[in-house]
Amino acid sequence: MSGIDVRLPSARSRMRSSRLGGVPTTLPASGSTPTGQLSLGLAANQPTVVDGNAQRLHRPLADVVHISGWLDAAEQQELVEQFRQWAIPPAGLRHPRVPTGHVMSVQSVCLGWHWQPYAYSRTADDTDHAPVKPMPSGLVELACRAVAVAGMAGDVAYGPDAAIVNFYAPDARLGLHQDGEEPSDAPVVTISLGDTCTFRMAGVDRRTGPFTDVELRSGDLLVFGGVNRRIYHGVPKVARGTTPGWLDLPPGRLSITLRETGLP
Ligand SMILES: O=C(O)CCC(=O)C(=O)O
Repeated sequence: MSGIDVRLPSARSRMRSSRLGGVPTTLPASGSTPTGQLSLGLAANQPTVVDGNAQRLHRPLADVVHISGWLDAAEQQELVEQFRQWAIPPAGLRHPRVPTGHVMSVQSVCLGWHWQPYAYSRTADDTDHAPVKPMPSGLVELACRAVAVAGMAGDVAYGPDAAIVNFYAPDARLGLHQDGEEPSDAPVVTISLGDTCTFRMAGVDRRTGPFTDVELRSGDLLVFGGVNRRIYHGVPKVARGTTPGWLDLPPGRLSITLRETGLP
């Protein structure tokens, strides 16, 4: 199949994509899996908003902003519901495969642009070659809100056009990597849902320690850009069974990572 296949000169993109392709996967039906934490009802588990976002915002590194409890329960539930639709084929959920042949433990579905290690295309070339689902306007708005609240909107118009939605079943993890396939330097937005994870950052020119670890819980927002747009980052650990009881997610963690690619 054809389809735009854009490769940029980053360390990752000098490698070829695997000819073996990703491994399609499906989610358990809604309501079919026990929730992580004892469900106390919406009100009891709602994050506490102290003073807008101010009390919950911290900057673990330069140009990296973490806001805990950014999304309320209803917003999180809506995103999980949408994820169930995005996961369905065509161009549905799969375990990506890296060029060496290793199948990643994380399961991903893409919107706007399809990403496979290590290239973007408009079709799911590592599975069924179907056109990628469009980027929902709700996610574009969410990404714009995120960079604004993080104070990282910048002077140039921001146009998020790609989402990689990762599901981490228990024991899945994501190795340290650099986001290098996008020509754009616009900030990267990551939204966390479900189980708490350790989000690890190294440096822009190293994947070794010292590390900066941030604990991301359900509803948290992380934005990284500016001097740290190309920071090596990954998810070495997901804390099993920490999903709020009111979130109907299979056991694990869901992340929605929103980017402006800068691709034509
Ligand atoms: O799961 C996350 O929060 C990060 C995902 C990520 O690093 C990526 O998609 O490149």
